[in-house]
Amino acid sequence: MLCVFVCSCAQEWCAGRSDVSPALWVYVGPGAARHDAAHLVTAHLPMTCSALLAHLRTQPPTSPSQSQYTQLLTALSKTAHEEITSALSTLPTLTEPHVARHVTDLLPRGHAMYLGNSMPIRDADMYAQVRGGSGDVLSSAVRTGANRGASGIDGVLSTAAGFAEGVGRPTTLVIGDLSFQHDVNGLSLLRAGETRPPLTVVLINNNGGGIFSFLPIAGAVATDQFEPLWGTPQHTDFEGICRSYGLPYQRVSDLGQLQRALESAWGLNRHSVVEVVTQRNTNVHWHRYIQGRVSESVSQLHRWVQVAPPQLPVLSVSWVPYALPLTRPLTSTANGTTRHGLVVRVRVQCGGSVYEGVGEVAPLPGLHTESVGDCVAQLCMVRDALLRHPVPLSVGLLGGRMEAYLSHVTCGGVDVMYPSVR
Ligand SMILES: Cc1ncc(C[n+]2csc(CCOP(=O)(O)OP(=O)(O)O)c2C)c(N)n1
Ligand SMILES: [Mg+2]
Repeated sequence: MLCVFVCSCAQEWCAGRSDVSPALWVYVGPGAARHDAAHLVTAHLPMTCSALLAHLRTQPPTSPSQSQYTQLLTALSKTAHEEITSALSTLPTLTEPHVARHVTDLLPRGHAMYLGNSMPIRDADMYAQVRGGSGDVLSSAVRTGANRGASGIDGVLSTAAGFAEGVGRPTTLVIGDLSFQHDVNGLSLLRAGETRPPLTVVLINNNGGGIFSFLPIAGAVATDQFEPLWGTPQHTDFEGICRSYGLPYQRVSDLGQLQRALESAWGLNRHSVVEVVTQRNTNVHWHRYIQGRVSESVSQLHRWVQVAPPQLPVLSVSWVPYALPLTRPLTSTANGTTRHGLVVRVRVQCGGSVYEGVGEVAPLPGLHTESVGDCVAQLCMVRDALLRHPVPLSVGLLGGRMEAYLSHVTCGGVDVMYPSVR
């Protein structure tokens, strides 16, 4: 629901009605003054109502799904998300982007989230798992809070405890180690508040202010100056602190441990802390690596979109079997004097033109476990999926995208493609 209100009495009327909970509150009124006593406004249109109505009347009734620009942005955004997923799966160690992705991915439905300042909120902005499909985004959205505090990293534990109480649901806070220490006595709210919705604190311990390594100063001064003045490592014993407040505590340093610890913390149904140990000295490197990959694939897709629409309808998928006599024996362990396979043709519509691609599916006995018959069965599923769902141009960027697309459109029917079909 979109709620547009034009005077403060309408706002009061809405705020007092528990049956009204719009996804957006838009305040329409001339001037930049803030009329938002109940802190509800999500957008302010600084114009008169008559100007707004005149503007709306001149707009063509375009739904977002019809706009080419929206399609392009959606395709680019999806590509960025896929590239992040692919890049994260290749990193050799647990990084802070992993934490952002996995906490948001695994967060149980109905739970809320609170983001600490410095890198946690930035990482969530860049790497969080996007929930819900088109049209479903708001309904499946996670209630999320954040707070500038007085300067940023202060008071975050206490605010998160209050937020959990306010939203009345289990809440997960992601917070940096310096921010955690800044408000360490906020833990007393957790010790005393077992009747409140549980707060799971994911404490990212990179032993200092990780954000400062992103600043130019990090490359401009020697480490022995940077560390005491910007990095400010505290070497704190967080386990000891949590135990002194009587809080369940877990410490993790790899991805498998993180997933298990989160699930166990959420299953406790009480306040607890999960300390995630990360490396401040390599954090910037991994951020730049992921961003480099994203930038490359988004630019590539953007170039392709200049000549083709973001989605290509497939017109036909067909194949013909062949059996060719071999002049020499196979070099694989299998015997045989004939090579069996399929020549596959795929025709796609691109603008006013039709393009045809030709490929081959030829499982090699002794190397592949699948038979030609298995491949035909899988090709039938692939063909049906391709004919029903236009193929996103981004599958051409490879990196497992074709499989992910097929898995999605066949609802997991083609989760793993045979190597010879792939
Ligand atoms: C009250 C307050 N003091 C100091 C700062 C300056 N400051 C901004 S980010 C930051 C480091 C935060 O470190 P941490 O919470 O560990 O997060 P990380 O940068 O490691 O993600 C500091 C000191 C601030 N924003 N607010
Ligand atoms: Mg830190």
